Amino acid sequence: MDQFSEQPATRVIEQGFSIERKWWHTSTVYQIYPRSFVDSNGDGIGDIPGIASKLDYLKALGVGVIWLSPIYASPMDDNGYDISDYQDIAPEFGTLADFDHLVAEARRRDIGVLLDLVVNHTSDEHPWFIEARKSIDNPYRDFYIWRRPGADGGFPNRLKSSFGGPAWTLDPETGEYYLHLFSRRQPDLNWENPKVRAEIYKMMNWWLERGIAGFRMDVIDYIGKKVDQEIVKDGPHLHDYLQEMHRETFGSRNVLTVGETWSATPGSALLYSGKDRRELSMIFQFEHVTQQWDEKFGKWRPKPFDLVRLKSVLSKWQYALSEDGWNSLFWGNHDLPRAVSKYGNVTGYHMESAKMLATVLHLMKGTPFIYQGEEIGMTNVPFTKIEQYRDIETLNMHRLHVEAGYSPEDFLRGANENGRDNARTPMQWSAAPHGGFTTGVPWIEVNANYPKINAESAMTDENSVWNHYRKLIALRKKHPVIVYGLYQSWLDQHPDIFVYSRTLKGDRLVVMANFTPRPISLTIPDELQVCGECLISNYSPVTELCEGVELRAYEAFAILCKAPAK
Ligand code: TEU
Ligand code: CA
Repeated sequence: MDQFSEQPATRVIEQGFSIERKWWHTSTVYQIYPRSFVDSNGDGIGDIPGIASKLDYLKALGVGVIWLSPIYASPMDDNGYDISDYQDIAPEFGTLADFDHLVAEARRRDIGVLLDLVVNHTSDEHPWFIEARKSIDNPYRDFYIWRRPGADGGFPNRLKSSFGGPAWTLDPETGEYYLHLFSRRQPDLNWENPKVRAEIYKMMNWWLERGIAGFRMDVIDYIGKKVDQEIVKDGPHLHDYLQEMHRETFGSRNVLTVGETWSATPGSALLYSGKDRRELSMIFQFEHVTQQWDEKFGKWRPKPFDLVRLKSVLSKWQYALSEDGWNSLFWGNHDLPRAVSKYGNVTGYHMESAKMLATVLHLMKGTPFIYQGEEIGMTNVPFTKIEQYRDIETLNMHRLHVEAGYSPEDFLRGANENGRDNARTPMQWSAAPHGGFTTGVPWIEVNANYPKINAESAMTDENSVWNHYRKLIALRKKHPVIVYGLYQSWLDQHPDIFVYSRTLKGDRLVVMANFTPRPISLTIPDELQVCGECLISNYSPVTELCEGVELRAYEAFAILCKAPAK
């Protein structure tokens, strides 16, 4: 046995727990960043009719849900995460009629539409804020969070914005500061005000009545904030509000709700998604993302990749929610770098590593989320100048880094690796100009590798990343062991190989993946010496695991050993 194969105390490898089956247990969700998906009218900005034109593409991939990043009226300070009218569509994206048409056409293809619920804050152009800032006694004043200047005449306290600088901006009209945990044009709503909550629930029901399949909830762990104690995340009333929201809106409907909760821990995850909690279906936790961030500089100075650390986080979450609650599974989204650039190898083993990452993620327990372009192996974009960037977070942080005397080159290296615009360059549909995204001038440059990496060529190539995702999505619908099987990790300390098994009623699935460009030989633990059907592989099929195996560069496969027929 080599030094990596000693095992921790054997965990239970079967389980007797019961779980109420939900439709989204076997679904895969596809996230669309509308601004960058398809531009149907040549103005260089993606739009809703463009999304509708790709429903057959999404159906062919096999996804059951599409999550749209915000499409509401917005001045687009944060590309729509700053909403000025929750019940109208931004004109650059289309109209409510376009949206209703999209929902109907999606449903005809058994695809549900999730909307992005951004209710921690609004835009400063929302009528509520326009009213609130008029006077201290305006009826809408305490829809937001205002404070007098601090004792020194400065900021009320030390709270900071995620986009750099203080979380307070002075409103000269009334001499008070208002809170904004993101840009100064995204004032935080005051969730302690029952009128705010009632308005939000009314709006949510209005959208549910239009037939949506649920909500993704933006920074929902912030809504319980206690500003005067400088508590932002996970505040004391957070779960009271979520249980009230459940009662007042989606609780009686068979819809999917997923909370974005950067502060979540395995313990709090059960508070959000436990079966008796009546809160959310699941959450996005980000520990597998932040485990690689620098303590001081965050994502702008990423640490070197460490598979043991990544495996331990992913396994911890699998174990934490193995008997209650439900995991979301994702590598990327509109805020994160491209998965194959972050965790794979785009120089020598682009396709192999993209398929390996998909295999590892999609055969775990939880609902997989695919970020647009991930299914064709889209990569980070090698911008060389800050002027090529569009994201307010990157632009603000670049300015602050340079003002603080840090090197602009160092910052650009961080932005190249972890900047949010890596995920926001337009979807690459074909080798046509601008990747077939637009006939106009795109709002952000298309990645120059679109002639090589695009959906059109991927769909016609049986061995493409796209077809690998299509197979994985289909496998989840076919095999209950993938959906409900008990997760067990193996060889936890191995620095190069990720191995886990899933077991359900005697069926055993073994998943193995090499995260390196080197061939790796390893001894197979007795419990994993199986033979069976190779469900998927990024090389030639592997149907049995005897004492030893050699995994080729980024090789990944899954073997299903069925229980003996009764
Ligand atoms: O993101 C929340 C959030 O905290 C991220 O901005 C994160 O801090 C950052 O990307 C890490 O580098 C949500 C949305 O996903 C994001 O697009 C919005 O900008 C933000 O909230 C404000 O609505
Ligand atoms: Ca357009």
